[in-house]
Amino acid sequence: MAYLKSLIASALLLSTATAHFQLISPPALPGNADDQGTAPCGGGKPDLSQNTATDFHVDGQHVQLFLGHAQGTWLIRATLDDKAAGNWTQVFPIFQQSGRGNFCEPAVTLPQEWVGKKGFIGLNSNAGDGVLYQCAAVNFVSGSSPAPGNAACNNGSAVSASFVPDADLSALVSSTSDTPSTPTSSGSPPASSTPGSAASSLLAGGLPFASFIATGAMLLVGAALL
Ligand SMILES: *[C@@H]1O[C@H](CO)[C@@H](O)[C@H](O)[C@H]1NC(C)=O
Ligand SMILES: *[C@@H]1O[C@H](CO)[C@@H](O)[C@H](O)[C@H]1NC(C)=O
Ligand SMILES: [Cu+2]
Repeated sequence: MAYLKSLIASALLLSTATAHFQLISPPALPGNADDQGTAPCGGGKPDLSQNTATDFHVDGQHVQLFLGHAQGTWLIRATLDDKAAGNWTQVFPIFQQSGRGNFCEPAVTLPQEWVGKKGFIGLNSNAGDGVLYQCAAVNFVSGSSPAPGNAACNNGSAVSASFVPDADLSALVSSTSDTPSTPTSSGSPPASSTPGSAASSLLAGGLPFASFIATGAMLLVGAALL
């Protein structure tokens, strides 16, 4: 019993000592992980006159991220503001990841009108320790970029995802552009709450109820022992 107790205690310590989350691609602005709670970019200092920007294809490019918690909710947003000071647009439906590890969305799309401009892609997590922030400085370029191979775009083996509402994350955007690329017929309302084509394929990945139950049970066992 004592052994089990210390095993669980060290597992809990380990999980608080490792990174909350990381925007891996496009590469996040450098910054201290302890400052990830600071808006708008965590420890990163957003300034297009100083930052190194990488190309981001508006018709679809992968976003690779890492979650250090067992479960968390994600927002991907973008802005043309040169200091990331505001005017954030939501560019992918808010989703929940279950399972610690990598997640890669193969094709995040942005507004066509952004081609030729610079700005930021922002990634926000809400995983039980407040809303956290990271950003990447990017050049918005035309066309799409096929998702790279498994080494650069992968999901952790125990990771699953589903679309969920998250009011804390929704509050961080002023507009949405997460609509399918094919225009809908005139007169239909904007699809702000309806998942787009990317959304449907994400959902097709399966619902994570089994892992919810497993995680909950492990937490209960841990709490009883401590
Ligand atoms: C947001 O966009 C509006 C309209 O383009 C502009 O007037 C405003 O200054 C922008 N705000 C920020 C913080 O960039
Ligand atoms: C990761 O999982 C999501 C949700 O199931 C899926 O849409 C996406 O294509 C997966 N990414 C990779 C690289 O397989
Ligand atoms: Cu955390």
